[in-house]
Amino acid sequence: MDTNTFETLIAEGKTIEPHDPMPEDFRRSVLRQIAQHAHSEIIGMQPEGNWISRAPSLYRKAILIAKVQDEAGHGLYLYGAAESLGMDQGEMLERLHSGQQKYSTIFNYPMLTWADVAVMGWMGDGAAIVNQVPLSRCSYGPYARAMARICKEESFHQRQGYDAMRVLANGTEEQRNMAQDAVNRWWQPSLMLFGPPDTDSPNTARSMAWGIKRHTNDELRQRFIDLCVPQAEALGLTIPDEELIWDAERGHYNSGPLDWDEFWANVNGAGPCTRERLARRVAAHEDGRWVREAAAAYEHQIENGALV
Ligand code: FAQ
Repeated sequence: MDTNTFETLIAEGKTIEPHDPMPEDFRRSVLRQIAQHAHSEIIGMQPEGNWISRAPSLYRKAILIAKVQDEAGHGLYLYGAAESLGMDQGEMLERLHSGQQKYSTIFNYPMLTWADVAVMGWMGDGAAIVNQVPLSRCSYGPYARAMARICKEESFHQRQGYDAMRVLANGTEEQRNMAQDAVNRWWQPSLMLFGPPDTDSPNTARSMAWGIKRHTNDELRQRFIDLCVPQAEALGLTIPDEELIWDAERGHYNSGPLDWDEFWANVNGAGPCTRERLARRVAAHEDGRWVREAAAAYEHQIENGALV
């Protein structure tokens, strides 16, 4: 028996590597997910990057610079993993710029105050960790390995966000109000990071069967709610959901409905800041054109022995 067929490797819980045979639909599905994830990392640099010059202290500024720089690195690992499936980064970026490939809806909301930066770390990165830790057991090897390092860095991002929230929540009344206002605006976008409800998720069943995803969107969303509510209580902040209540029988929090019309509009290109984020991305890409051309010319000269 051929022990290296795709089905055997999946059944034995082994990883699929770039040289292994794989069904075209598997290749396309993993590439779709990794490309979206990579794009999220680099678009995610924008809302926080806007706050680097306005961070409230040198200490917070140094942390924020490191965080945004980490996100660029995450994007690069992920583009590398996606390239191993046969599409180069240039083409993925073209597809991002033309709206053919997506990025996470959470980055299409405005960051109005410093508390939004703190909440993005605490809840945004907190949700990202819950989503991504299981992906370190994804059946596609290069993606799983990229996740191992990314999750360690996301963990630092989540803690710095919680720490910044702790300071605001224990600060002046104005700071506490700013923290609560940010929680009010970011709770739903954070829950939507897990994707649509399972009943409206066309990709989940097949991705689970192939081991690309290890849990459904709703399972991970529930896990995040269960983790986040006690953290909000410890901060003395209120989660903006009147239906939120502990269900002892289920051993989970019950929560209210989310505005899925808003989510789908955002997914389909009509988020509050979609146009601004994409325009900034395209402008950055054009500004970097001379660097890519210079690097290509240098490589060409090396290949032709013109430079030794
Ligand atoms: N935003 O059938 P499903 C970060 C699309 S973390 C936009 O459920 P799937 C770190 C989906 O692509 C954020 N689109 O899809 C950070 C599909 O469309 P398609 C990124 C969404 O793949 C933190 C359609 O809806 N994390 O950046 C979203 O099984 C803080 C149907 O959905 C990842 O990408 C959404 N929220 O499950 C950086 C993690 N949800 O492609 C800076 C990896 C769904 O069929 C600061 N990705 N869609 O046309 C995943 O785990 C999965 O792809 C899901 C979606 C769970 C996002």
